[in-house]
Amino acid sequence: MASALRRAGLVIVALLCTATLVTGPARADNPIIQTIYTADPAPLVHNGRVYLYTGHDEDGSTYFTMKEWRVWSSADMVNWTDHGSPMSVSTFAWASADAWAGQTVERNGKFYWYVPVKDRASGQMAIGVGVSTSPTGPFTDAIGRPLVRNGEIDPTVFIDDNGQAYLYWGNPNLWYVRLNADMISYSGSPTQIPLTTAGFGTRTGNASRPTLYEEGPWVFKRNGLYYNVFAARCCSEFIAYSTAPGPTGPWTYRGTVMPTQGGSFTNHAGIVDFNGGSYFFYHNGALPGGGGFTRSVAVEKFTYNADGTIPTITMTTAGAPQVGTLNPYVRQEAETIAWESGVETERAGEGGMNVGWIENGDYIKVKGVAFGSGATSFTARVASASSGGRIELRLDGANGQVVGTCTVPGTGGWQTWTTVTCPVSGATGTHDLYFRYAGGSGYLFNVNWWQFNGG
Ligand code: FUB
Repeated sequence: MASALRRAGLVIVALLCTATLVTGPARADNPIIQTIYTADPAPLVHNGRVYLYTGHDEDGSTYFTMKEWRVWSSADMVNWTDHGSPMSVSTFAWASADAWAGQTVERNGKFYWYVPVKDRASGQMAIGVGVSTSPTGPFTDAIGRPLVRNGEIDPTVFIDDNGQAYLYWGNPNLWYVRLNADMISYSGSPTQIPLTTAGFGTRTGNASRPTLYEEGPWVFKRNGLYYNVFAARCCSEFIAYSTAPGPTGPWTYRGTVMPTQGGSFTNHAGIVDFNGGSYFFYHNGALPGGGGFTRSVAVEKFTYNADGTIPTITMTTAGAPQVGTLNPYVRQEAETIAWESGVETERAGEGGMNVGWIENGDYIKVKGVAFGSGATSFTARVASASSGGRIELRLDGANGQVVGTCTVPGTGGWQTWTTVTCPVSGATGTHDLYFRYAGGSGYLFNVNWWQFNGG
């Protein structure tokens, strides 16, 4: 991925520079993750942040080759922090492959991550459930076996106001079962939701699948109305939805949410309300090297119509507007990124994640940074097994005004960390901050976290 993105990054840098010259700061923030290919977004709002659970398409994949799930989070919908992979196929001792589309819900201080994964013994797709006390994991297998197994995929979980939880899933059918309050067992048997054309629209040209329902249900409730947003038709898919007066139906087809767009023959929706706005997450093939098996997650802000219907949402490169600003005077993780070119992330030896594989000319953009009356210095946690390099602190573009330059020494190892500080001047007000990395050839250094001082 890095090399594909790096090559394409040169083009993007050129385009962004042009945009900077012509229109001011570059605005392209979709797809929201650029370090790896991601798919099947499932957002969760918890304690003032949006946690985003995704799959991970392997580089150069020619099938849904997915070995792990990933977690990201944001307080402002534009700067996303990479929390790595707290759950993978190997979390489930009984599973052999296919870390496909799941969803995480919180109940009583625990986070339950429902995922489709291949059951080794039967070769069938099954639904597993991971559990953690933190939204970022690590997650363990909650029950040591599949929760349900009928060869179908794409679980979504919804907890109704009365506390009753429902697990829905399915392709080619659509199933639900009532989960018990422990969230890891259920009552009754899995039940099929009738796929009628009144409920899920009419598909033409496929006698065995007369309705538009394909996969990827996302069920939620708003103002007393139950919504099922799903991937429709195949292929290429679009996103459609149905509504119902209750959690088990009867469902009425309501039309298109997102038309077929974006260079991936699948799409997958996740919807949340956050900080007074509504957000629609999806995936496409928009990154360099992207396509049906190398997808990327993106987000749009939208407003429900007055009657509760969902407007048609189209894919943009601008993405959602920022909620508030980012505070540079508290420690920020280096892997909090609005846009980047050329870098990757990894687990840091001293905890959390770090940014690595940094080469001369790579950059990270952090959007909407509120410097206020002015920063006086900059501190970063860095490591380098080579001879290091420089972090250029620039405003509003990868070639923008330099407000400081920090020299990073060789530290004797990529996980041998030290803290460097350098003076800053001219950073006042709110700007997009670009860390532009400079130095010789090869990998320069890693960055774990940063913080401005003053203000
Ligand atoms: O990512 C693998 C599969 O592709 C998902 O389970 C489906 O929803 C589709 O996005």
